[in-house]
Amino acid sequence: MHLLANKSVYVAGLGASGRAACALLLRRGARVTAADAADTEALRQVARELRAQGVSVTLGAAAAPAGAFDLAVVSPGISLEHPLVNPLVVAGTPVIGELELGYQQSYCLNVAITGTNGKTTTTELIEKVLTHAHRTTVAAGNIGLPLCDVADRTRELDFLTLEVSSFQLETIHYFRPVVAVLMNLTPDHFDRYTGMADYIRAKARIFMNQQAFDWAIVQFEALTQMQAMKLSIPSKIITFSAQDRQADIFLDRSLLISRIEGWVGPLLDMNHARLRGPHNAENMMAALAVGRVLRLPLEVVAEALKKYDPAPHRCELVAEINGVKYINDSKATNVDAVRKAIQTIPVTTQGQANLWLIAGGKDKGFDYQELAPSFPGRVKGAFLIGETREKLQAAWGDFTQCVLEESLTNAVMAAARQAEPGDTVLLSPACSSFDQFQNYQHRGEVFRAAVGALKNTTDCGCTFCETQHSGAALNNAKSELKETRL
Ligand code: UMA
Repeated sequence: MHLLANKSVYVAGLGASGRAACALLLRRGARVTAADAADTEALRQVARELRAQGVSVTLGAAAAPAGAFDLAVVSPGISLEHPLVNPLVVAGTPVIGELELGYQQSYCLNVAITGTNGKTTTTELIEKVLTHAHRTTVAAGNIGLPLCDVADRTRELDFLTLEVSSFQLETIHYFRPVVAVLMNLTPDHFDRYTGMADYIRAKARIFMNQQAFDWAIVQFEALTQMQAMKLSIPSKIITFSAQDRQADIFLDRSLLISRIEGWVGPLLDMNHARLRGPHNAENMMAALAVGRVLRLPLEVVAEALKKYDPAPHRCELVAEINGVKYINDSKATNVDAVRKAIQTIPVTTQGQANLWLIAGGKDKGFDYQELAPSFPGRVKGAFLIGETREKLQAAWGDFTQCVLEESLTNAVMAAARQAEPGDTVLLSPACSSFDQFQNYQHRGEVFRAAVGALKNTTDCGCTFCETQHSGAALNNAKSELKETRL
């Protein structure tokens, strides 16, 4: 436990992480200086509250504050190259992330989960498994609850269950999970990393402080990617895969099967669980493996997994209106997540395309063309929004009809006009949300509201009128609807 009393500490960024770091530092008696590049009304309110507690705050900051600091704590969204932080790195000031600060001030062991996709679901699964087995835990970290906010409660916990991002792992120092889970490695955050190798190196840091007696639960393909880069894991390894039967835990039709010595055989039948698709099979395999290494009874672990309901914003069925399903997959902020979402939606019995995709947002630097081979026979058309809409049109236009829309709400309405019974309208953006929304949850809620409005106005069969219609008016409205089709 590092002593912080009377230390001069600088906090970069005043989002959820920065605010939690400031609060923890104040509780420990540190002298706190904070800065944020933005200057919004919400941040001004945060600044007023912090100043009242003795924190020196600069908003709209272009550079790190002058002066010497004993420690700097950086928010995950701010890179070490950023002028708010870089001068301190150059000056040799110890710079850690909010996750590392929270870890250093915590008292219990932790299970940490990273990977490109599936880490939030797996974090929630592991939290459920531990709770079901009467272990006390809290899910924190990238999932939305900063570790600094829960550090003071960790004396009462058996484990922390931590979702950790590559951004957070960049600035760890001593952070050591007793069980580290790596879900998968596919392109993401190329607005921050120079390429896949750079990104994988950041993710692999989850293992860097592990000891020989700790555990690494790793997707078989991700381990192969790490090995190709000569990145080693110091702890005991269990692999899992929905694609490769060489893994310690693998998928055979609907069965999750273990080949681990002393634990050989089927662990769970996917047909008995509410989660669907090979990616969710891997999420459950990781949770089963965590249960195994923590010596939890298999029946208890399997029971918890079977009861788990998919969380909001991840392939979440929002409504079915006039035979059209509306699915909110706002959490899909990269190409691989969209590919997986498309795969989970069944094609029609005649094998025809039945999907209207809504995508676009803030660019993370992907090659969006990689997704195009998933479209034929599946995607009927795409409604594109946000900063990336023209880029997506250029990448996908040869594979499916693309329509540019001004807003997510307009895209939902346009998709509804096109969709026929048996179709699905899928929001799966392949981009982050920050060009138009506060975060992916906000984007998902806007989608939900747009679908809700659609539902209210289509209960009578008419999209345009809010009142009930006679049969004749209804037919008129329906033909009007048809005319507006592409
Ligand atoms: N800021 C700057 N300069 C910058 C970037 C940001 O001053 O260059 C300021 C912003 O003006 C803002 C603050 O920093 O006021 C935001 O800090 P932040 O971006 O680190 O966000 P937080 O609100 O602290 O939320 C972070 C995580 N966000 C990111 O990593 C981008 C949240 O993950 C996490 O839930 C939260 O800490 C609690 O741990 C979100 C996320 O998008 C869900 N994560 C990425 C992902 O999952 O792909 C990594």
